[in-house]
Amino acid sequence: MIGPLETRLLERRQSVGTLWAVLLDPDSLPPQELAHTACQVEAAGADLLLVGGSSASPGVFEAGMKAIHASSALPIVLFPGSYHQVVDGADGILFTSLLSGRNPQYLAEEQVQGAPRVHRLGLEPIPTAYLLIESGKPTTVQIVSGTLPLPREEADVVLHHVWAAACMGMRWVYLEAGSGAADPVPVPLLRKVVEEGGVQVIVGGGLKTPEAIAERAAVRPAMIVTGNVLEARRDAGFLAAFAQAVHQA
Ligand code: 1GP
Repeated sequence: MIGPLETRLLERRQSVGTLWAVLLDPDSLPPQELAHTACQVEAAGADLLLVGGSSASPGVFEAGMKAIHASSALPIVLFPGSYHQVVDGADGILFTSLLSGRNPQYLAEEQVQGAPRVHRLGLEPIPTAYLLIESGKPTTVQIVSGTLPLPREEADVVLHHVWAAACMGMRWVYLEAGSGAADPVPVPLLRKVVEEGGVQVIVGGGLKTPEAIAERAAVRPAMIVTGNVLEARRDAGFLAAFAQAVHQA
């Protein structure tokens, strides 16, 4: 069932074409910096905040979440690296299954551990298939999950995973090159999944320039995610160029 958060995101998508999500990692920035970044990207035109990381401890994660929650009116969506990061303070959660891999821990076990927390906290789950796409060299998420990515040149293989996700009721698919990826998800692959997948498509990993973002926004995915790049630089002009690149299409 589609809840109020997902409805809000889909409505926003109608007006901007593609949503710009900024990923904040409580492991990478202290709470004050997270709060400041949230304010800056909101002012620049971001549409939502994702909060997640692969290694933050529960205490660090909760402190970061509190700071973000207090500083931004944007929708806040958990994007947890493990069930320990299912904490209060978000509007919902990308409830992911790492469908590109065959590691039962990330296909089902983390989900079984996390679901009671989602239920208790009243978080709105957005059912999402998480697909790792090969991106030049091993990424943290591949290493942590102990899984191999899908080949970037095999669009049909990727599409079969997307269709499987849709058959299982997942309405969203996240094509992930990995944080800081050398090679982002290729545009032709993204186009094929957007056109033939029948789901809302999220793309992220290694998108470091407005040009790389604009190329992918032109294909009209539902959401483009940026993370790392804004940890190093987030002056107003730089952020405005990112917002424009996502929304111009
Ligand atoms: C990682 O796709 C996100 O899950 C963002 O990646 O940090 O490379 O922008 P970057």
